[in-house]
Amino acid sequence: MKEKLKKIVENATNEAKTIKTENDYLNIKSKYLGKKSELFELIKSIKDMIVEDKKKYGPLLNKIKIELDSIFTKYYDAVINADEKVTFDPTLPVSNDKGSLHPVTIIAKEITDVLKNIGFMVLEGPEMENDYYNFSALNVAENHPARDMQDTYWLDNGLLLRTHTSPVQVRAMEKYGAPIKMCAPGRVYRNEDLDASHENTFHQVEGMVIDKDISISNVIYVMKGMLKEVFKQDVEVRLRPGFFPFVEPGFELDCSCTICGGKGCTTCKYTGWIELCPCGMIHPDVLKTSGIDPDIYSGFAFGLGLTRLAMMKYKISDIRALNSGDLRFLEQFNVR
Ligand code: FA5
Repeated sequence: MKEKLKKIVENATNEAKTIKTENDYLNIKSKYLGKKSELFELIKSIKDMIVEDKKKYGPLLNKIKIELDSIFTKYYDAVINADEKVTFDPTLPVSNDKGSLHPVTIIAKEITDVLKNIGFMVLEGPEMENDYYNFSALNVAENHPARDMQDTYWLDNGLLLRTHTSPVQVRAMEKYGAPIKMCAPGRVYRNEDLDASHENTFHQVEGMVIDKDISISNVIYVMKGMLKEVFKQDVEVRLRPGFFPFVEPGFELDCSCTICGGKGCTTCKYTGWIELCPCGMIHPDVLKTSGIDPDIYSGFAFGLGLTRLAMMKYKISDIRALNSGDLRFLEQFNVR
């Protein structure tokens, strides 16, 4: 009996090493553990054995049955794991039919391409900013009521999450001086109540030009050109006075709401217009603070609401869809 069992285990173990498919695994299991297997016949014969043999071979046969089962499973698992490794091989080229750019990324690229073509450099700034760059250097002193215009997320380390991309203006003036043409796309944060056109995490593009003889007509020309490129047609815009401590005079550029065609809807809060791109002539004090002589240079700046621009271009009626991560929404933007 012992010899017979030894042979069964030896043959089964050797055959287990040849398992390559699920079928191999099922066949070998049936051959060595199934109802027609030698082992099964031996197990069946226990009931006819004398008591001493029953005590001796009963537990042994059972042990062998369990052992063989685990040997077969071990070799089959190795096959499955090897398959998975191939499926998730990170060195394989990315499949072409998966993934596309986020609409905000698409618009950011379109805008920066337009600006690059007319000589703007593209800069980045930190999202975790300090009070100086986000406020003070932009003429928003401590206790200035304008601080309340942008509800700020303050961090435990005394820094803040930038509330706009305007701090990049200041960093650029300090680093490059004048003359300068720069833009800076990026994410900004505000402790806002959310609705169809307000997010707490959204994107802007800052733009700034400083040179001799810059006037407000330059900013209007650049902004209209930029919007025409993105919408691929003239869009209805309106310019009205706006207050920002870092520009004088300041303006608000609104875009006719593309969701309702200007008739009024929840996205534009029934005004027919979306606030898109505030702008103005850089305040002389802001130039001076960053080491630029306002008697020689003047400049304009704008802060385009990139996320709102994406809404207007793609007719997205609720801004919250953009940060939702919902693939059914994102898959519609088939741009890579
Ligand atoms: C600013 O952030 C100024 N830094 C812009 C600026 C730059 C003015 C340079 C003058 C010179 P404002 O808070 O209005 O301004 O925001 C600019 C744009 O960001 C808005 O017109 C709007 O399009 C967008 N925006 C503002 N708040 C939100 C929000 N909660 N969700 C989505 N977009 C927003």
